[in-house]
Amino acid sequence: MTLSLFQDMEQCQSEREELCPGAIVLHGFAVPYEVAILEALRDITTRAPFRHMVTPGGFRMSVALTNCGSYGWITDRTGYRYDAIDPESGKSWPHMSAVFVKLAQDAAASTGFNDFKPDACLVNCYNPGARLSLHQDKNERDFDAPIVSVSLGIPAIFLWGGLRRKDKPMRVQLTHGDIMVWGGPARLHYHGVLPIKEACHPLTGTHRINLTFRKAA
Ligand code: MD3
Ligand code: FE
Repeated sequence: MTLSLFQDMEQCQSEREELCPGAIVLHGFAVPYEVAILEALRDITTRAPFRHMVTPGGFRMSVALTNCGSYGWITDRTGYRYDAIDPESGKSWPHMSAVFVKLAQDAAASTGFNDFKPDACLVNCYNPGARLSLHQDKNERDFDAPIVSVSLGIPAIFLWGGLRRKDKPMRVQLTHGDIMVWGGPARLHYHGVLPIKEACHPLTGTHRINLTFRKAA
């Protein structure tokens, strides 16, 4: 009995899908953390509310975002970058809670990236219709560190492309509690999110939330 329960737990923890070398989906990995994450998020968004930023091209992003940690990812007419200061408040970003660090480190370690020390957590909020066009994440100083992303709430179709923008992306359904780890040869692949379909999740309502843990500096 004990053994079979143990095996069930292991099964649940390690239900993984490798999209290509360095890109691993851990289905449901964050479910045990869901309440703790949402509590931490309430504190973050009280100090640094979600906002729609403008791209260097002058477009308002359909995704709303905020950050926690030593650095936050921002965009405005002058470019994309990490900054220690929230431009909206003029203050530092909310601190990264211990539970966030532990979740990101556990997920990274379980895919072979030991000693991941995130110093930035970008939090994206999607309403139905919001999307993220194909892009690479290149603003981090060190491409040897992985990026860990956590999906919460209503589902999304994630686009997983190649090293060139024109490489045809594959579609991956991401649901509540899924974690993806991107590192090594997958780190600079193009990726994006299709427009979110209307849906409702008991914990997040009509939103999708995505956390991405990064080593920015
Ligand atoms: C693959 N966010 O914030 S997370 C982003 O669902 C971003 O909000 C999406 O892309 C979201 O930059 C996708 C998955 C993800 C994040 C970073 C990556 C995949 C990645 C960096 C390199 C390769
Ligand atoms: Fe990205």
